[in-house]
Amino acid sequence: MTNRRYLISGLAGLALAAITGSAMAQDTVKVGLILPMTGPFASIGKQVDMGARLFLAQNGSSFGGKKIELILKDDTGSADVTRRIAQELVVNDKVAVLAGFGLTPLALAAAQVSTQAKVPQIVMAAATATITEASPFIVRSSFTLPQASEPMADWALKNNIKRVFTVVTDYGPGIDAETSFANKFKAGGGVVESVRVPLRNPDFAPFLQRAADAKPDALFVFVPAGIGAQFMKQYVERGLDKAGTKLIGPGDVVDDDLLEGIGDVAIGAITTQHYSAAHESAANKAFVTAFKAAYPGTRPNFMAVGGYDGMRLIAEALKKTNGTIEGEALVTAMKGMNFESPRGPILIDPETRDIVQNIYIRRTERKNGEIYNIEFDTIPMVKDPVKAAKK
Ligand code: VNL
Repeated sequence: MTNRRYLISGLAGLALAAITGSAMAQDTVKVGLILPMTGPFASIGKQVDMGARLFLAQNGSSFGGKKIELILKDDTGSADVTRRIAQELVVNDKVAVLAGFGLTPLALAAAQVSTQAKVPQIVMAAATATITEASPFIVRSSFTLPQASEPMADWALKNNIKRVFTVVTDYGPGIDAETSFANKFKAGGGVVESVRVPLRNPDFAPFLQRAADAKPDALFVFVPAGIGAQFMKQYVERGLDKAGTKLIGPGDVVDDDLLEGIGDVAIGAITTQHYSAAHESAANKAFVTAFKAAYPGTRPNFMAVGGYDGMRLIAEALKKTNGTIEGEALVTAMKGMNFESPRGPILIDPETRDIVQNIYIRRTERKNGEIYNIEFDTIPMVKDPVKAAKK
């Protein structure tokens, strides 16, 4: 009897120890992923989310003894919603990290929350240069428009392009793209004429008509990812594809997600960017294969890579801090972090918390029956030029 009782309490004790032990091992760290999952920018949200989840599916989701629990929230692309969700995630859900941020106004809307709560904010998509200055807790895994647009100016100058007409979406990243391209191109002797198109419900036709009338050597275009197909349709309707005007710009207008839908009119475009699904490396081949297997019928674009690498930054930071989720410790752990991404080598600049990466010059081509942006030149490890110039 006594023996039996001892046995039972002993077993119960063991079971209890096992439960608390596993509860500790299973200690979760909540990551709030805020993205536009509906509305005009839903394709961006989906790509970032798929990339982030693929990283966790491949890597087991436990790092530094902590299991990452992703909480996905749809901000519909509206900054007021982003701000409210960020607050709720911090206050009610007690997330250790905020991540996602599909567009610049959305990233900026959460910056105050991350600063006040001292919660790291991993910007996986938005790309206006100054975003990282909005909070000391912002770390970026995407890119900046000036990072991609200055190399475009260098290429144009070297390739006998003298007069460029720029068409950009009228908000942070578009103004960044226009300004950084135009300044560099004019400094090298080029001539630029510029128009800006509204972000919401854009009608490109009147702007493209002006571009067609100007008969430039090249049309430099920035529209946010996911909008390229709409732009290209009107580009064809204005006859610009037949006018001998070269299409150039940062790669957003011909993003991998859209290329098949845009079709042959994209062929011949010269763009600069940090990621192509056709990037030649073992790491990228493995990434693209796993992505297509996990999400049949889709191809990863640069937004997916931002989500994938952003999740890796969070995971590696947790490993470095041994599971400490204190915001300053996590951000410190991310500073100077570097690894090989599917896009190539990347580094988090320890001074600016922005990403340093290769920018590739690509030509849109048909390869094995599908349309891809084929990289033919590399500018290694480019820092955001806007912040570099401030120093
Ligand atoms: C932004 C920049 C958004 C580049 C994008 O697609 C993009 C932004 C939605 O910072 O708002 O391709």
